[in-house]
Amino acid sequence: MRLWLSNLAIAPAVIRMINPTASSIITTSVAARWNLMLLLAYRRVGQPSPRVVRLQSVTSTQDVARALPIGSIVVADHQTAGRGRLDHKWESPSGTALLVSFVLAPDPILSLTVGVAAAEACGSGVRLKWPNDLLLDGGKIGGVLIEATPIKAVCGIGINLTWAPEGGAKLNQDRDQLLERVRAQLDRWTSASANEVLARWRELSVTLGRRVRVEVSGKAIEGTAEDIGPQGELIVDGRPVTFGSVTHL
Ligand code: BT5
Repeated sequence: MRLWLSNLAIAPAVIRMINPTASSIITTSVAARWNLMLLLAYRRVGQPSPRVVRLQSVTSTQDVARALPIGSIVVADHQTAGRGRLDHKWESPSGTALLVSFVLAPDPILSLTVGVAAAEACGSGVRLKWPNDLLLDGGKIGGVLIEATPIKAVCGIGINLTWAPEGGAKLNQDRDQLLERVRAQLDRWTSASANEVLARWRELSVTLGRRVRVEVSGKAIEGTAEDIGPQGELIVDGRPVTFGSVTHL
């Protein structure tokens, strides 16, 4: 489609309606050309692509990501102080894992959303253990760590690729290809409704239906993991558990 803008007084408004990227636009008016350039620049700024920061060595990708705006991604080859929840350590020799943090908008069930996206990206066979473990054949291949403020959530994902600790598992996939799949799956699942996320989490779960022990602040609860609630809490014998470490009995 061709559009001559020379005599149009309100060129930007017209351009916005017709989607200039899909059209060939010719104008002889300097003002209209200038408006067009500004408009195209505005469109780029208005829809920024995610900023990816790639680092060789870092304390934790979380430390770098928390200073960055929503949409940022931080990937590192090595972490000197990789962490899990509750001051747990995340171990990973240099270059053996996907170590990444995404800065996302906060959401009450984000931990489950990121778990679903990561499991889908890893592929068939990968399952979820409440609240945030990725398992393959019963061994832990990865974990999700959410560190949130009221305005943003830093979502860390660690996935073992060519090394795993004793009792853990590894995925043996290419790191950058896996990162691209995680990005795509995060786009998909952060756009899905909470009900869709919870339904997919239930399908991928190895926790539901099992007898479990949950340790919360030094106290242990045992019972059957019956379901997850609307906020992502685990329902154990009718009681909601919002955080803690789960052992499958
Ligand atoms: C987690 O915590 O599983 C969340 C791990 C998140 C790691 C990523 S890497 C990128 C980003 N930057 C960070 O610093 N962290 C995130 P949690 O549920 O607390 O589990 C931690 C426990 O998993 C440890 O106490 C160990 O028992 C075990 N563990 C440590 N390293 C592991 C590994 N590479 N593979 C499997 N298990 C591991």
